[in-house]
Amino acid sequence: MNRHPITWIALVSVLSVQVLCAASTSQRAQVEIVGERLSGQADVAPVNVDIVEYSEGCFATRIDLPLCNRNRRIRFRYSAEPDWRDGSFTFKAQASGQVALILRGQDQEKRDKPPVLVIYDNVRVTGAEIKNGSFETLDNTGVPVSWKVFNEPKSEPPVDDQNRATILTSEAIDGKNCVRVGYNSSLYQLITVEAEKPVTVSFFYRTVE
Ligand SMILES: [Ca+2]
Repeated sequence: MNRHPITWIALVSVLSVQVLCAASTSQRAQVEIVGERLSGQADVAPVNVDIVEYSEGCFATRIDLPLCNRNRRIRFRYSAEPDWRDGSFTFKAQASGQVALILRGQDQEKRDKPPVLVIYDNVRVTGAEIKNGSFETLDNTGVPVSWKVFNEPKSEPPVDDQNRATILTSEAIDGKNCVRVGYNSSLYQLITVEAEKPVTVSFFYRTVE
C-alpha cells in the first residue's frame, strides 16, 4: 500500500504532537488545608486559613467549590515524578480551632482518564502537632491511626481497589509504611491550630511508577 508522502508527514506530525503533549503533562500531588466541615465528618468550628509561604515548585491557591467557603480552603499542588521529592508549605489560621490536612492525588480534568495516584510518607508539622505522620501505626482495619480515609461518594470512575487510599508496605522512604491516595479517595487528619500561629507542613511525595 502506497501512502502519499503528505499523508505520512501529517501522521508523523500528529504523533509528534501527542508525544510532546504526553511529555508535558506532569502529574501533581495535592495537599489541602480545610477549616470547615468535610463530608462525613463531625462538625468542626469554621476557621479561616491563609497561605504564608511554600517550597519551590509549589502552586498555592484558594479553593473555589460550590457550597464551600474559599476563605477556609487552600490547596498546594506539586509536580510529582516517580522519585521521592520533599515538599513543604506554611499556613496560619485566623482563629484557634481545628483544620483538616488532606493528602490527595491530582484532580481529574477528564473523567475518562484513570485517576492519578500519589504516594506520601513522613509528614512533619511544626507549629502544631501531627500524629503518626509516617503511617507506621495501623488500626485493625489497616488505616493509619489518627488518619481517616475519605471516599468521594459520587466518584467517577468509582472508588475501587485499584484507586482506593491504601497503605503500601514496600516503598516507604521512612520506616516501613507509606500511603497511596487518589483525588477521590484521600486521607486526612484533623490538626489543632492556634490563632495566627504559622504552621509548617513538610512531606515526601512521588507518583506511582
Ligand atoms: Ca513511613
